[in-house]
Amino acid sequence: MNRIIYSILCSVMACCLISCGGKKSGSETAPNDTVQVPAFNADSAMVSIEAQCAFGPRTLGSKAHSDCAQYIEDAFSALGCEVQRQEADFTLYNGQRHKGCNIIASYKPELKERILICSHWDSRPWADNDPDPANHHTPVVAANDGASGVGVMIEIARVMSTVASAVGVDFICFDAEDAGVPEWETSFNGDEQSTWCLGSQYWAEHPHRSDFRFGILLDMVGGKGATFYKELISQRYASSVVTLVWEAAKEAGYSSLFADQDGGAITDDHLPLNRVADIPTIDIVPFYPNMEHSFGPTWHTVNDTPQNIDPNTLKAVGQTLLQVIYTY
Ligand code: AHN
Ligand code: ZN
Repeated sequence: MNRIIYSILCSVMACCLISCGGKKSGSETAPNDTVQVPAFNADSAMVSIEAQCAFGPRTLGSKAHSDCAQYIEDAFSALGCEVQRQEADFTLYNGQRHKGCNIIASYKPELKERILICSHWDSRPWADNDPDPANHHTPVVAANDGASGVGVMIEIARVMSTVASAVGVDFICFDAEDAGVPEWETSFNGDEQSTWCLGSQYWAEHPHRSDFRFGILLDMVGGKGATFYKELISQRYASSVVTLVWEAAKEAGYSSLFADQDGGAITDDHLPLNRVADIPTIDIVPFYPNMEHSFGPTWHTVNDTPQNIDPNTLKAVGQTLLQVIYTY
């Protein structure tokens, strides 16, 4: 009996030693392999992707949109983040106006060393890239192009609620990223680029805080067969962050998904963060070299559903982010 208790005690103590001894000290005596990075659970991320999609397409003005905003707020709050909603008035490419909101969740806002992790949470109102033109006016469920980034962020917040980190994180869910001019629109003659990323444009003009070391944008991080190339705007404004994250991917064992190759230059939420808010921010966005538009087979189609999400892709991205956070 005593032997059993003794061996239980030993294993408990061993666990404590492992989990407490994880900090990279920077001294020669502490090799990197003592760093304990907690595990990202892709199934748990998957659950929150399904929950978001179950509301239906989260387009501006819809019930699904307001219900999902509440769901996202509640999810981060339940994990101990300080949550705020940043309401904004958005003007669409066609002059229509809509109220919407960015959702900001701060993990340990008192920590001075902070990074920003962000994604858009809205759904594209039109599946304008669908192979069937009959679907071009149907809103997108946006499992990958919307819910995936939020699902990964919520799972990271869950891990952070169980294992303390030295760095603080603000998670921002941007609204109205995908409101850009539809491909079927023939009469638009303004600046096309400015019709995308309305929530991040608004936030960059009205940041709740801006003392971030750097930012990481997640866009479409759950596609089957996705690989992440080094996006060009990220390299131009935040090359050291690209290097840091791709190194982290290698250490986490996911260098096969994080290719050491140049991707395209993508108009995305990192643009106003880099240009207006002056926060060096990279975009983790898939690059399918053999596809015309490079974003993958379900992009802006009615097939962007939870069935077409690959948990292995979520895992590679989520574990890489935890590697960044816990080795900071
Ligand atoms: C371009 O179409 C060039 N950028 C759109 C970025 C995007 C749309 N990401 C998700 N949906
Ligand atoms: Zn999109």
